[in-house]
Amino acid sequence: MFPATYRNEEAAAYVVAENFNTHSGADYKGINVGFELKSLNTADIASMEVSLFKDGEEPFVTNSADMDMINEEAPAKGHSTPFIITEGSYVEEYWDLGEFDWTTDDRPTKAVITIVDIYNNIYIVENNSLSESTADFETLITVPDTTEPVISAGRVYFDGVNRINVEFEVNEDIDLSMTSLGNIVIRYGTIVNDEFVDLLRANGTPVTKNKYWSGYLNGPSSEKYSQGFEGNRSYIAIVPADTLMQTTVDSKYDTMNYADQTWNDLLSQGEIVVQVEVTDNAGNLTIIQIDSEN
Ligand SMILES: [Ca+2]
Repeated sequence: MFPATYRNEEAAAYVVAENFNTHSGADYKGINVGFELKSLNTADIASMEVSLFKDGEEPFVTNSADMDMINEEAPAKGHSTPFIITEGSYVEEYWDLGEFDWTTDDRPTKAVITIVDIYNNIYIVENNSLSESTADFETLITVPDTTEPVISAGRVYFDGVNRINVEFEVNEDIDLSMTSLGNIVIRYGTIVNDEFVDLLRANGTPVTKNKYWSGYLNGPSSEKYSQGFEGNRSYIAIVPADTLMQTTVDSKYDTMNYADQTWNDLLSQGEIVVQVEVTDNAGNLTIIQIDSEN
């Protein structure tokens, strides 16, 4: 018998196309294509390829199965392969992944699965309908953020004896997770010779708040932000854009008793300055100083 080529319905007894969908997770953002072998077994297969098409006749990216790995460790009927647009934690073992420099113009319109068996028969099935129910295609493409965050609505004010409130908002989401570059640092100080100088505790350390301190920022509905070094899940990790954040130091709390008469005196003279340092999730940094109201 000469080798034959089976397409779509003709191939249905051997292989059928399954999913063709967007995928957006911490593992990766991209496209996933799946298929199921019917009468074919991986031991009878010489090669498996999955290609994506848009408009033209030529595929623009192709993944190829490592049949040795699949036969050793995953000789299953169901298979799928990822087209990774934005990398995450996923590590591929069974497929050689094609490289492509994705843009928002590259929405694939067709996925084609091509299998060649050890007798050189060819099986070609395709899926012509990308499902975007998981995520819109455009959202899979991460445009690098090179824009510094904007801090606005800054206020530092005295709210009763020794209590200092700081308010501000940032124009983009800031992820305060330990694994993120994002951070919001609040430093309490004063200006000496035109330079910001940190106020110090009795032990000589500056009074600085940052994301390692869980729950240090308060949202407009008393919700608390930053899960801190210990990953406290009762607090929220991501500070939302354009949302007024507030934080307080108050000497009536034992952990804040550095905010003593010195602070009070400086504040009454309008000399407390709070430096807010926001690093966005891509690492862009903005620093502002906010004078206290008196
Ligand atoms: Ca930014």
